[in-house]
Amino acid sequence: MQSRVLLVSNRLPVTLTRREQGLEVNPSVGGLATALKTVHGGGDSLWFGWSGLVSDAPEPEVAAALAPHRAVPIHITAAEVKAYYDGFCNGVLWPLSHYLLEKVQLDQSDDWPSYRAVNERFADAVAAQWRPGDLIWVHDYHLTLVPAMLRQRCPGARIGFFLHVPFPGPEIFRILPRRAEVLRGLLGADVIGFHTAGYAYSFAYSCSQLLGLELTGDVMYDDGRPVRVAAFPIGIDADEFAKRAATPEVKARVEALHQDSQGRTLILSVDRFDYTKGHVKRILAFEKLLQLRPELKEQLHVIQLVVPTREQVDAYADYRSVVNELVGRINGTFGSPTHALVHMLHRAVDFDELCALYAAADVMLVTPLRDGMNLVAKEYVASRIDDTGVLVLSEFAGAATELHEALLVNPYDLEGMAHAMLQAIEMQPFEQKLRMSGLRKTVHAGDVDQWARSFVDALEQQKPSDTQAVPSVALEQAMAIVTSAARLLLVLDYDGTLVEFSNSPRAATPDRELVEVLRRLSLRPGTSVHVVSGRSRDSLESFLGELDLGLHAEHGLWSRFERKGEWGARRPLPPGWLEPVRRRMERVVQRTDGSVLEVKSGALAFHYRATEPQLARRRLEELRLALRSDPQATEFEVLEGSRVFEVRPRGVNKGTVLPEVLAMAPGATVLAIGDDRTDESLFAALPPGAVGVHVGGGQTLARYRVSGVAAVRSLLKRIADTVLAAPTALAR
Ligand code: ADQ
Repeated sequence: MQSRVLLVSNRLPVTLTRREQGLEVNPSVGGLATALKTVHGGGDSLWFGWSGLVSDAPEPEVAAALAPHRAVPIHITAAEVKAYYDGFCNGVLWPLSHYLLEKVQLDQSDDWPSYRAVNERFADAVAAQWRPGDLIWVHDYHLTLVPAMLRQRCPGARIGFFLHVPFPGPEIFRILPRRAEVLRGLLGADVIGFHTAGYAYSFAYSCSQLLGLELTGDVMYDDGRPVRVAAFPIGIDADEFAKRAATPEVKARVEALHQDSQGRTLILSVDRFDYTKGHVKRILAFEKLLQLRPELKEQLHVIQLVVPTREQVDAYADYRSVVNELVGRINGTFGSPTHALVHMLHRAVDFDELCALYAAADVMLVTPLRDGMNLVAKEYVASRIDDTGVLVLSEFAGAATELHEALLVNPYDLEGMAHAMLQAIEMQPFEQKLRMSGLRKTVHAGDVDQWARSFVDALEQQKPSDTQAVPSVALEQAMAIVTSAARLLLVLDYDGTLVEFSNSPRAATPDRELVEVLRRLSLRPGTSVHVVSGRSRDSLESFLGELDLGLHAEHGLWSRFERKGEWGARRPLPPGWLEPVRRRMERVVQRTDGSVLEVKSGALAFHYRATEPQLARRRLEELRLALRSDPQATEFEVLEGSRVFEVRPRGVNKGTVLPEVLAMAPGATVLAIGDDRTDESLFAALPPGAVGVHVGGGQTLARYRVSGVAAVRSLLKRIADTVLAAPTALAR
């Protein structure tokens, strides 16, 4: 890591408490604080976050207390603790990310404005300290809007975002009324990291469903700017756990714990006292085990170490009392005056005590209902230096995608869990060793250093705002030539260039602003405007028919050179292959949610913008294979555009229109603009000196680039505006 890193998270690695004698500084507990300790510990970094103190304004003494920790405080008011932190973060985003819909509280109207205001405050503070060359690394669900806010404040910054909680399935995420804002906020980053490929996929799918963005490989283009979306599974400082577990101090504590347990099997769980961590189901499953095998009550000793968390949030108070009652019930039923079966320890313990508990536990229960990763599972494994012990792990923890040798359980299946507990208790040493040695290898190979390094490397590799750097100077020069040309020929694509994509091709109608600019251009002296699109004649005619434009439908199969002019075809129609291929494609559409078939006079287009991406991929494979072996395959060709798979006559493409329109405007300067693969044939056919402009990211033959539809429109407006000056200049 060469560059300075600005870490940004809701909580700082230390928490301040006001005491009579002054401010007390303590390390913060929790997965994120633990994970980033090594990043912050070594290099040149600053950490922005909340100290845990409530204040109406920044306080110099707080900043002074935090300065030695290279921590920059963001003040949070009492109202914000309620609305931003307890409300939107922990009453909405937290339960939603963990699929606990009944806990999602969407009825507080102050929560969202407060969330946005606090995100703004974070972005302001970071922007004030940012220097070119710094990397900004924003963390977690509290700050989803910060990347886009920072992108506005420091456009050239390299910004990473890592989500520590699961990104829920798209059907769950859609419940969030502010879903689009949250996605847009995240997309301000250059790299967005998740614990698992599954979460990255859910995010990409939500972006595709709600914003129409497409993931290619692991890159998504947002307004032309590449955003990398990938899995970076977090690890722990495995060596440190292993090292501590081997020290005489920890060994002595382990011995003491064994003595306390009096030869009983020690079953441990360690988590924040959070309803996602699955205490209730775990205890119920344990009760089931005892009902199944009552004799075990004498042989087992359970310790549940819980650290208090989010004590002001109502859902947590209810949860705590349910858990405590259940533990009471089990101890009342199965315990004895000399042996309380289940011990609840409500406190944070120091590192040695934690290692000792891990090293002493024969069975570790990590059974969250959902968990982004779960570091406790990895910490337990790293502490088992003699390769003994059994990890029982929820399949809904991100860690389950890596820790294959654990006993995986479904935490909602109480009987299944009870049986897994029994299997763990009875597991023979040779099997324990086999499993634990595999787990340890995995945990050491993917430790926290490796995690941080791989994320920061990915961020460093992402060139600052790739596509935005290109247009500025070069395109300005080209535009000067375009706007001053005596004759100008504009050749424009429609979807993705003049209008944004929409899920149905019928919905992308031109708005008033577009119609107006095209009208002005069509009236501009010496200017001809042609729209070359993959759309049918009917749709172009209905969208733009009233304007004095050249219209070219079905990628140039049909042309209409002037308003009210006749449409003429470049090929005999319909081609013989159309009908059988149409029937085949229709059958595919019937089996593919979110897809539509556009039937044109000489072409067929399978649109799958709203289809679940993996399903779309399977269907495309199927179509490609079937069409390759079609008896008339030599007469048509397949062209794959942006979420469209089009079959059309071989040899007809947007480039075939150019010679004719050029002949009608001899000597004209040509400006061609398009966004997808079908426009490349247009760029390939451009004469020397023509200006080709590609919209968005990705490879292109065009010499210039703009970021999106808005940028295209602003170019067109500039051209339309320049005509106003021309007559005056001539009059003079
Ligand atoms: P958490 O929900 O906090 O983290 P987890 O990953 O298990 O969950 O981390 C908890 C951390 O707190 C562990 O390092 C553990 O040792 C420590 N801890 C817990 N109880 C303790 C106690 N009583 N005393 C001392 N230490 C204790 C969030 C996500 C997780 C994700 C992490 C990191 O919810 O899914 O793994 O961030 O990304």
